[in-house]
Amino acid sequence: MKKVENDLLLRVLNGEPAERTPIWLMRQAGRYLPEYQVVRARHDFLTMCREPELSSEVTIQPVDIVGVDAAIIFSDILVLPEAMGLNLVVEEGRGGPRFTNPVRKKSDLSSVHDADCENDLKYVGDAIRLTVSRLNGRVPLIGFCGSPWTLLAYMVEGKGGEFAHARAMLYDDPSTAHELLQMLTSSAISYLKMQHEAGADVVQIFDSWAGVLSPSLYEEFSLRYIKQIVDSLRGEVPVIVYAKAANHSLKSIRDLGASAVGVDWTIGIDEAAGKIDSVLQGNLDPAVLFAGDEAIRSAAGRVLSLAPKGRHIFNLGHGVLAGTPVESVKVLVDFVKQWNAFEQKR
Ligand code: 1CP
Repeated sequence: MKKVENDLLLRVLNGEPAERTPIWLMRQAGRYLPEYQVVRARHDFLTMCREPELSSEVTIQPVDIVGVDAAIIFSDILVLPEAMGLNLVVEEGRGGPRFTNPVRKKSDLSSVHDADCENDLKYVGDAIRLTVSRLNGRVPLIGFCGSPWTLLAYMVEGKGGEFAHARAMLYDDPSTAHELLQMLTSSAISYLKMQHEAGADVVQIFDSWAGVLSPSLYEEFSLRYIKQIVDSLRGEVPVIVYAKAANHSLKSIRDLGASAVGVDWTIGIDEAAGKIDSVLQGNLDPAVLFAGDEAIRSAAGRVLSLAPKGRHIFNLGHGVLAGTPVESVKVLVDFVKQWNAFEQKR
């Protein structure tokens, strides 16, 4: 087993003492970094995902440039549905990614199959292996996948938005939804295991569209499947579950038994800590990075002082927004890194 020099994230996830709160940021590799834009100007997005050299380069950029305590492999949640038979396209200047053959009815499931991760997603494993060797133990590497519900939402809708078709399917044709969710669950389990075997130290499940479901639909169509994934990985690799806008279900999210739970910015981290006894990750509003340095420090200080001691991983409540000033990200990372020393002196 390789040794990680800066293992703060791993220690906090394992419930071991750490001298300070680790920090990494969702979407830390991306458009706000001019160095990312240089690579992106020369290659389309999917090529960057599929070429381990490029993916690994932009994965390491935020470690070098802003000094975060973990790297997250540069990829996308939508490459898993692509490996399950959907046709993924990302057209320049035409909005986000989309699937040209969405799953709208039971018969559309004939074009969907379990992912053969070892072959069809080998490029993700290769990118992880290359990144681990280039990081050379500096910081841990995080692997990830989308939650079955969030992936179904894109597969049924074909693209991002309000997900009206996907949500209607849960009422109209729940059996098709369950069939697809079960397939997504087993593919996500093999995908995350493959990423761990390739060298990912931690994995995160992104349930970015948790918040469009009512609490009861959320239990039935999302949490039930996330639970299967968490149960299959327990004891193998630490799992972080991030569900956006699902604070109505925090107690059920706690019952998943994940190593850590992501918290968005619409709830106080102290309130979340009262409902969840595991490690928490988050919960700074990403928009604060557009404010002045003092406002950034003050908002981050508030999260740090309300967060449960020894069981908090600093992060934003969602991804870094496009256009965020790099200098502001550095102010945040530096502030969080010196917080514990500063607190002890007070
Ligand atoms: O044009 C570009 O440069 C592409 C923009 C981009 C980037 C940088 C996309 C398209 N994906 C990514 C990378 C990405 N996606 C990472 C990289 C690692 C990191 O630094 O964090 C991760 C973890 C994701 C995961 C992802 N993709 C999520 C879950 C996280 C979240 O933000 O909620 C989701 C919902 C997606 C879908 C997706 N991929 C890209 C876009 C623009 C979208 C949103 C589509 C939509 O809803 O319209």
